[in-house]
Amino acid sequence: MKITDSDMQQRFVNDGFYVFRNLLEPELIDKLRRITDEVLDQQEETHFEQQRAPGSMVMIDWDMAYRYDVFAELIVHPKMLKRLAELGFAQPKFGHGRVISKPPHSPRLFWHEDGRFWDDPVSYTPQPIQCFLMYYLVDTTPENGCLRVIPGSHLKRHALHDEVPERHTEKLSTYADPGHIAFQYADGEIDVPLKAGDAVMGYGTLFHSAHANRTDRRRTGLTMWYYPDFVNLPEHTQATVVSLETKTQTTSRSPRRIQRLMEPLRMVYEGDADPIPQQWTPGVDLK
Ligand SMILES: O=C(O)CCC(=O)C(=O)O
Repeated sequence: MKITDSDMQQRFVNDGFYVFRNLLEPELIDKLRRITDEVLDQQEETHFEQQRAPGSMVMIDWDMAYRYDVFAELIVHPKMLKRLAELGFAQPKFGHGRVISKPPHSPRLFWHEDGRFWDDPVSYTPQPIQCFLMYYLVDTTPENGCLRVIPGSHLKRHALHDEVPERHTEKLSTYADPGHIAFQYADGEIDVPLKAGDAVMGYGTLFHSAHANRTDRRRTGLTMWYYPDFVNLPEHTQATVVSLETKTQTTSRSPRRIQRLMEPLRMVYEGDADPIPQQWTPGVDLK
């Protein structure tokens, strides 16, 4: 990360997230709506039963981006890349994404953080390893399932770190226990309502959740996982990330145009550092 004094960077580092307004053109949003509806229609009913709390969790890997070029367009969107560069990330890399679609009248999501590098000392510093970029295809509000976050929880211990040890367990994903602490109001939480076409970028280690969708309309979101500062990460971290994303970066097809777009965002590590085993639980160094 190129350290600048920009207000934008300070806010991102302190809060753990930053909102980019008005990134996507209406035509691209329409196309994303059409294709995500098509992809959601292809899922078995059991997928939605298993994912009642998030809504859906359909993987967007590199193969999917090669099949549906609208995802490739999103992954390399020039306005987004420009905003990332302003934030100090001039050479971001892309891992994978998910279509997270809350059906009408569906429950809230559980509180979680997606940090999986807690045995890596970098996770305890402001240098981000993995970041989400979330886009929504409708305007979001507390009524239809907007995002909720706990600012600062990426670098500061919160009671939930000890109270919600499980993450994406079957019990949480199926909403089997609505009384679980992970579904309750959390100290310090705020809403992040967004317009369709905005994006929110956040540290993977930030605690986040989403409101229930209490409307008659589907609320589809796309969570796209980037490694914004990959090129400046220590070798062990690069080795770890590449070992975890190898499968999602594998492509069986290669339309030239999309390949040209996507290749600069591919992560490659050719050194001999050993990967650090995944660790989903923060250690005592998170104070
Ligand atoms: O559905 C949302 O708004 C949040 C999605 C989410 O928590 C995630 O992708 O990790």
